[in-house]
This record gives sequence, structure tokens and C-alpha cells, in this order.
Amino acid sequence: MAIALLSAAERADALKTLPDWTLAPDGKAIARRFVFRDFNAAFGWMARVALTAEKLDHHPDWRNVYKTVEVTLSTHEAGGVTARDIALAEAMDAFAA
Ligand code: HBI
Repeated sequence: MAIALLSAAERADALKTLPDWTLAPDGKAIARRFVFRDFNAAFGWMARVALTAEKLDHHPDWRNVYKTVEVTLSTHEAGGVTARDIALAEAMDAFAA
């Protein structure tokens, strides 16, 4: 299924609602570091995000070290940031709140 890249203006607008996320230097991904209380909290969050990612058929590029999870989101088939990345980022923020 084809999905359109966000324009620079659309991306900037979306990032206003995601203040903890940053745009990758090449503009092709968004990223955030989540820090939890401990490993249990981090991994529980990852499990909840994983179920949502499967439902959305959109998956994070992430790295977990103890209580920290570094996340990068991009849409490979579009070669950059799309509405799918914004939707998954919003879900990740909601689960961490
Ligand atoms: N996850 N982040 C991300 N980006 C994609 O382009 C992507 C994905 N998960 C599944 C997926 N694409 C599939 O739809 C395709 O690989 C078929």
C-alpha cells in the first residue's frame, strides 16, 4: 500500500504535538529516548507497543538497555516520515504517560 511522505510543513506541524521527539539529521526519521523506572517498566511498555505495532503493521526500530529504550521511526516503503510514524509515536507516548 503506497503512503505519502509528509511534507516538511506537515512534519513540523506533527512534531509540535510530539515535543519529546526529534527529527533525524537527514529528515527521514523521528526519534525519542524513553527512560523508565526500571527494566520491568521498560519491557512492559515495549510489550504493549509491540501489540499496537502489529495491529498497525508498522514497527519500531528500537534499542533497549536496562530501563532506557531508544526509538527511531520511519516508513521504509516511503523512504521517510509518514502519518504511520506519527500514529505510532503518539501511541508510544500515550503508553508511557
Ligand atoms: N514498519 N517502520 C516500518 N516501516 C515500514 O515501512 C513497514 C513497517 N512494518 C511493516 C511494513 N512496512 C510492511 O507493510 C511491509 O514491509 C510489507
